[in-house]
Amino acid sequence: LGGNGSNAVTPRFQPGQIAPLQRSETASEIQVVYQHRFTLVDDAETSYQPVCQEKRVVTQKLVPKVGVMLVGLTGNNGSTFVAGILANKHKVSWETRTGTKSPNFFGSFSQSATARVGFKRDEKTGAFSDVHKPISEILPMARPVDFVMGGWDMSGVNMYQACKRAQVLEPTLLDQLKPELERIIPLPAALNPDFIAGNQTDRVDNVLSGTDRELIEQLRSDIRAMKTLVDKVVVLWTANTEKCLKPEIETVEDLQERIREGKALPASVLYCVAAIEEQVLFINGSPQNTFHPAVIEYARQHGSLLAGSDFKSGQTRFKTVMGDFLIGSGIRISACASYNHLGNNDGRNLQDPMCFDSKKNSKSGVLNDAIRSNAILYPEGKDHIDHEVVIKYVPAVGDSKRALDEYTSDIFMNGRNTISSYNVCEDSLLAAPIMIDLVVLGELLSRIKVDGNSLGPLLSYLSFFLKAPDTNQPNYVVNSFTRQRQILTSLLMVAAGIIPDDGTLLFAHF
Ligand code: NAI
Ligand code: DG6
Repeated sequence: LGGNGSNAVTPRFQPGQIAPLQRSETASEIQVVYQHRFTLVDDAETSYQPVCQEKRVVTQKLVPKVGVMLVGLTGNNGSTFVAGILANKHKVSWETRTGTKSPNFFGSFSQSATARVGFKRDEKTGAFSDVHKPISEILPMARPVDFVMGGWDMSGVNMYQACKRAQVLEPTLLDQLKPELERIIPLPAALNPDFIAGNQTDRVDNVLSGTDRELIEQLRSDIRAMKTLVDKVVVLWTANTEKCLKPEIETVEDLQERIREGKALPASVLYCVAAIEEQVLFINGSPQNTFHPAVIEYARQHGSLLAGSDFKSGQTRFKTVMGDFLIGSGIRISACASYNHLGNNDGRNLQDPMCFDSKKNSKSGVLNDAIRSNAILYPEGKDHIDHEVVIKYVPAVGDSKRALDEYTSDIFMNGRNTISSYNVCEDSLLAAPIMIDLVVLGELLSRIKVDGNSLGPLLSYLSFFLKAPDTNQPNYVVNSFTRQRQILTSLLMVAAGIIPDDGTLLFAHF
């Protein structure tokens, strides 16, 4: 920086004019007027028109007490989420054969990641350095340790038994949390067994009965009970992957008629409708098509928010990084063969071919935007890559998922480049921090308005955490790791009144 071949520092930096951003803050909100700049390209893709739109971004500052209602409370993700948060809340340490361990929130973007918010310049030397801030400090956000946690499960075991069944967390930790965990009992579930695998029946002992409308009303009453304890409720689906309902429900009238006539909708739709009618955020952590066009429209009509679908925790996230790396470097991925096996109840449920199909679709689309971004590597008609996704159930490995991927790429002068990866990890220890992020950031996004409008009905900005992001522009979905992270981080910065820089470093180099 500032170098000219000698050791002397060239004082080239000229403090510029103040950038055009207005920020004001009251006791209740942060208001930012931001000049949003981007480029419009004409149809022929030959002319580039700079555009500047003034956007007014207002964030409510008051952090509510958040009630998290998990659908699938006593599953592996649900139990790991609850026990992990309680361990952090009570700062419980535990013994293992490799020493004493203490709790953390590693793997959570909102709790353990930072964003580069600007530069610092040393007045004496003229040297620049980056300034990074914890994501959690950019705007006022809920703390996971303050969550009030509850929810539903079709299996009625208490949370201590659920944690033991999951075999994810150490008994020396769970025993210390036992009295509190034992007090957490799941509410009876709304279930439509036709949409999950037949092999799940031995788990079912805690379900509601009634028509679809009666089930929705009961779920609404459960949500209202949580509302009496907290300021804001979030419902998060972390229950079994369902089969997709096809054809999709197109209109609100059709949706309402099906509910009236008791046409046995998938349970995820019932929970989602209950959340919409109670105007609480519903997040879909599984791949099934809960967000039918009718459901999205219903949410819009109620001013409710949705986010989904399918937590992006390990193998798929890695794939989006590999897309950035390879295609972003001008290397043509020609095949991606992804295989994984796992032995938890999720793996068992995914043995059903139609449940597996939901997951396969969700896992298979993540390279599409990277492929579309490069017509040199993927000209029209040659944009197919062999992309295979295989999932096998191997009970012996429990929650410790094995993921093997092979990326075959075409390189310089028709050479071949093959990269293989092998990942072993507790699936739920990857998913729980992402569930935390979806709740913390989903709640925050529900307090942000742009030009007076909410960011809904779909919280597209949560795409970073989701394998198959549902967005307000269904034709414009970003999967790239780098871009998704940047979009989210930039929004948070803008809402806080910090201009994300354009990345050229011109001020420093010239
Ligand atoms: P799990 O099978 O251990 O837990 C699911 C729970 O949902 C079970 O306790 C089951 O009894 C309950 N359940 C099923 N239907 C229900 C209903 N209608 N109402 C209430 N409870 C119901 O599965 P796990 O590992 O916790 O995963 C949960 C979901 O998250 C799955 O759909 C999985 O595909 C998805 N997921 C998991 C990821 C991970 O890394 N662990 C990542 C991406 C998605
Ligand atoms: C087998 O793939 C089970 C799945 O539920 C995954 O573990 C989960 O979807 C996580 O997927 P990924 O691709 O983000 O690791």
